[in-house]
Amino acid sequence: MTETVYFASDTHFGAMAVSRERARIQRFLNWLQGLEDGSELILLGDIFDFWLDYPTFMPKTHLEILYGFRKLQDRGGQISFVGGNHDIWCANFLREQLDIPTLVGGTVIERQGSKLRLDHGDGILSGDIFYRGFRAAVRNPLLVFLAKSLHPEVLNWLANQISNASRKKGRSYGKALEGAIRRYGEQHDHSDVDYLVIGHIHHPCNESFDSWRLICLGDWVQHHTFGRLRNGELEILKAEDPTGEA
Ligand SMILES: [Mn+2]
Repeated sequence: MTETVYFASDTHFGAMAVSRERARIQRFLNWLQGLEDGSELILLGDIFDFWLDYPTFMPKTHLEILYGFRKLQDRGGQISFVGGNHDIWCANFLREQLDIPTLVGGTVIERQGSKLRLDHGDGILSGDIFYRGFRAAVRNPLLVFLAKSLHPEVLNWLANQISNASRKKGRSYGKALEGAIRRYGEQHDHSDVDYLVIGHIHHPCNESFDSWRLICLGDWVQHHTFGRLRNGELEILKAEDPTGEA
């Protein structure tokens, strides 16, 4: 039997105080719990709003989510991780402590007869120049070393300020974003695969180009959307709200 493959990204856990994130966390945990035994889950980045991995310390606020991942693994689930611009640094932790392997952005996988290229998606759309610089910076070993020399609480506070500022600065929405997605698909050829799957832009979409589809997973801040691959068909679905609202 071919197992279903699920995709999720941009949950940005830790962006707000835990008390304000309770509903989001619960919705995600319920969703994880509802996945069939033996499902494959691919995390496409920005699962955590900020997480710099130290040799011995870890952010305690993420424990519940990690436990949710472990429970899925205990039911035969396979999880892998593509780092996002907010959480690339926790890849080691996930690999070492939870056996969640890291996939490099751009990796092509084959499942159920379909080929899928996986990428967090930062720096992909035009006009995303800020992220291109940021993308290089977060992968710079010297900057990571300097960041680690700060006290973790100071660094977390600083990261939160930067993260909030970039959120307020905003990104393109609605028509502008849809235009950018179309332009990207028309100017880039991914016909060697069936799907290019990305997160990052926080906007769910499923767009057809010549012989491939661009799937944007959306997010778990506003949309609570995820990708599901069954019989080689990838679709975007919305996770149920446990409170029965929106
Ligand atoms: Mn991102």
